[in-house]
Amino acid sequence: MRLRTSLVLVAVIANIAQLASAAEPPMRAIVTYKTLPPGIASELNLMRVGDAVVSQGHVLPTINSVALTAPRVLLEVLAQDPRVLAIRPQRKLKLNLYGSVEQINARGVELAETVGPAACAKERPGVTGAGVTVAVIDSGVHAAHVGLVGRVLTGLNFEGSLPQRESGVFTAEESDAYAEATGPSALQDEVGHGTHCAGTIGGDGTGAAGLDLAGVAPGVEMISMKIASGANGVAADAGFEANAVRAIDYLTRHRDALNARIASNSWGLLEEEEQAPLLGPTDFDPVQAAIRAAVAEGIVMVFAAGNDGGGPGVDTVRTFPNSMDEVITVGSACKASFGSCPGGEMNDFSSRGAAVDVSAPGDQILSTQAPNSILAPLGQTLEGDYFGDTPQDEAQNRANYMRLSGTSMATPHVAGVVALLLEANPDLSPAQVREILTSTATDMVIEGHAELVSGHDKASGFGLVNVRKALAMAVGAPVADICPGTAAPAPTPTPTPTPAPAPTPVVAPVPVSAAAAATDSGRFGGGSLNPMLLMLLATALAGRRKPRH
Ligand SMILES: [Ca+2]
Ligand SMILES: [Ca+2]
Repeated sequence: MRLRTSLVLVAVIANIAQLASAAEPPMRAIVTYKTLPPGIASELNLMRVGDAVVSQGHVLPTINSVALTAPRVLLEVLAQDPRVLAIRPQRKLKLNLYGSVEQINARGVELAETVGPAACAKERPGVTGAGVTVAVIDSGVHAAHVGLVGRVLTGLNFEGSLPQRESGVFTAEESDAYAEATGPSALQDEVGHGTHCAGTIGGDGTGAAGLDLAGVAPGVEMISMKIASGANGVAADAGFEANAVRAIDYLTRHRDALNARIASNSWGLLEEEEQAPLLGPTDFDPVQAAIRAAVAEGIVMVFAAGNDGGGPGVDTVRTFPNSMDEVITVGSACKASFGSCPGGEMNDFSSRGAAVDVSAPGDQILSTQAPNSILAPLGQTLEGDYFGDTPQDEAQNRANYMRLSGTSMATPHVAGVVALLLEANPDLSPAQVREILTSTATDMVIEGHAELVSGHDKASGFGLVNVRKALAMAVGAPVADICPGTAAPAPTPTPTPTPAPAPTPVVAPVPVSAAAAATDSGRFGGGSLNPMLLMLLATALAGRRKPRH
C-alpha cells in the first residue's frame, strides 16, 4: 500500500516535471504570506518539483513576501500552500522620462517657478535641506559629479543585472548584504536619469557658469537606491517591480540608520504589464503594501504622476503607485518662460487624474549629467537648446549638465521642497507634509480652460508647489504677504478628491496648528521650532535678497 502511494506520487511528480521542462521560461512573481514563516528562504531553497527550482529570490519582511524567479509549476505548488495569501506576477518598471523633441530654451532647475511667479520668489528661501536625507530610487546617481560630490553618501543596489549567486533565495539579511556590497554600482548611472533627478533635488550648482543650476535643496544629503540600469530598456522596460519593492522594503527597515525621511520616485509600473494574480485577493498590491509600510514609518513618498497625458474626462493616473492617496503625486507644469509650452499651463504629457496632488516644472529641466550615459546625447541635442550666454559658459555647462523633460523631472523638485520643509520642522508626518504642500500650492486656473479650473483639478492637482508659503506653514508662521510686491492669490478653498482634510485657504495667516488639528495632531507644535531657522525664515519673509550665483 505504502509502495503503491509512493509510486503514484512519483508518477505525479514525473508528470509535473515534464510540464515544468516543457514550460515557458521562469516567471518573476511576488509571493505574499499571511505571516512570514521563519526560515522561509531555506524552505524555498529546498523546494524541488522535478528539476524545477527557485532560481533566485529575496525575502521582503515589511510585506511578508518573497520576490522570486521560478518556473510556473513551482508557483502553482506554492499556490496550494495555506500559508500563502497572494501570488502576483511582477510588473515591469518604467522611468517617467518624456522624450519630447519640441525643445526650446531652458534655464536650469526652475526654482523660480517652483516658488511662485514673483521676482522675489527667485530668491532662495533660507533653508537648504541641511540635516535631511533623501533617497533617490532610480537608475543610480553619478556621485562623482562636481555638483553632487560628497553628498551622495550611500549607494545601495537593487538592480538585478550584476552577477548574483547562481541560485537561491536570499534571507532579508543576505539580501541587505548584497545590496550593500554591490552598492558602489548605485554611485554610477549608466542611464543618466537618476543623476538628473538628484541634481534637481540637491545639486549645488558647481560646474555651471553664468547660470544658477543648484537644486532645490542644495544642502541635502542623498542616498542612491538603484533599481534600473542600462542593461534594461531606458524608459518603458527598466526592470522589474521587485527591484523597487526591495528598495522600499530596505528603506523602511533601515530608516533610522539611514536618517532617510523622503524618497523621490520618478518611476512607475507599466500598466500593460498588469496580469491577473495567480492567487489571492485581486486588490492586493505588493507595491502599494510596501509604500504604505514606508509611509507608516514616517517616510514621505513623492511620486511622478506619469507621462500618459490625457485631458478632460480622460484619467491616466489610475494605477499604483502614483495614484495612491498616501504618496504625493506630482504633475509636470510648463515654465514661466523658456519652455515648450505657455507658462501657467501643464505639459500635455503630464498624466491627468484626481490623484494628482501638486505640480512642479518638468519641462526641459537643466540638471546634472552623468557622463557617457544613455540619455546624455538626448539631453545635449534638444532642439533650440540653451546652455549659457557665452560660448565659454556654454561649453562648461554642456560638460556637466543636460536637459530632460517629464514628470520624472517635476518630482525631484517636490522632493527637494519636502527636504526644506523637514529641515524647517523635522516633526512633520507624511500626512502633514502633503497637507502643507497641497494647501499652500498656487492654484493653476485659466478662465475658459477645460482643465485648469479653480481649485483642485486633474491636470495640476492643487497647483504649483510654493516653497515660501509651504515653509511658513511648516513652522507656524503666517503664510500671507511672504512675497512683497506681489498680490497674494485669491483664496480657493476646494473639496479635495481624497479623504484628506479640505485645504486651508492660502491667504489668511493660518497658524499651522489649525492644519495639524485636522491631520494627526501633536507632532506639529511650535515646540520643535529651531530659533535659528525662524530667524532665517523671518529674514526670507522680509524679502531680503540673497546674492545669487
Ligand atoms: Ca496622491
Ligand atoms: Ca486649479
